[in-house]
Amino acid sequence: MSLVLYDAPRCPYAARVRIVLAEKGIEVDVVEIDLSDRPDWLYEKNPAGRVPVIEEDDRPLAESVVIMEFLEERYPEPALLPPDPADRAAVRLLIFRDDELTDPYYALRRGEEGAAEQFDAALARLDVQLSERDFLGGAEFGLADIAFVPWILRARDMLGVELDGYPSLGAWLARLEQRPAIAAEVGVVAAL
Ligand SMILES: N[C@@H](CCC(=O)N[C@@H](CS)C(=O)NCC(=O)O)C(=O)O
Repeated sequence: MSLVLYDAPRCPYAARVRIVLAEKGIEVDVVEIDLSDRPDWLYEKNPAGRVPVIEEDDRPLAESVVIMEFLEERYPEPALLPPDPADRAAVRLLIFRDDELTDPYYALRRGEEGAAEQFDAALARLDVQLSERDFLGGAEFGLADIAFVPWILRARDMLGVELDGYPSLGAWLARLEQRPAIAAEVGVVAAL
């Protein structure tokens, strides 16, 4: 079985897939896409022309959340979703509402008025959640953490967002950074 990832280092959605692949130790061929000069053939793999796309035996699959779920089912170990259906649903709901973080992030990146306050509010919401549990999905690391951490890393390391005011979020990030898959992504961001 062959697996190809169409990837772009700067893309936080692609980062989700990179992290899942690394956590599960899945071997993949990586094709780096220049997002400022995308090849026409990318639209054949994803009509939206976006990365990430993963291709298993010539079957391309787009959308980071769909890809994460596909990888979880295809490579169940180590599990990145909790065993209980209600807990799995809670993780999926969190990820379904990821725009509560990503919208303020992109507004901040565009330098929109009021964006800093909105992004702070999003960080504060995560901080409250993480004061009640070690990981976003509960007691164990998993897809919820992977879905959110690419934006938190980019906010801290590229936009200079200070995380000191969010102790539970900061402690969560420190826990995550001890994982080789997340440390590798910190390296990707540093090289951008
Ligand atoms: N909903 C998509 C979003 C992917 C996405 O926006 N990728 C960006 C790079 S971070 C992209 O390819 N942008 C090119 C474009 O929008 O034309 C996912 O979750 O995979």
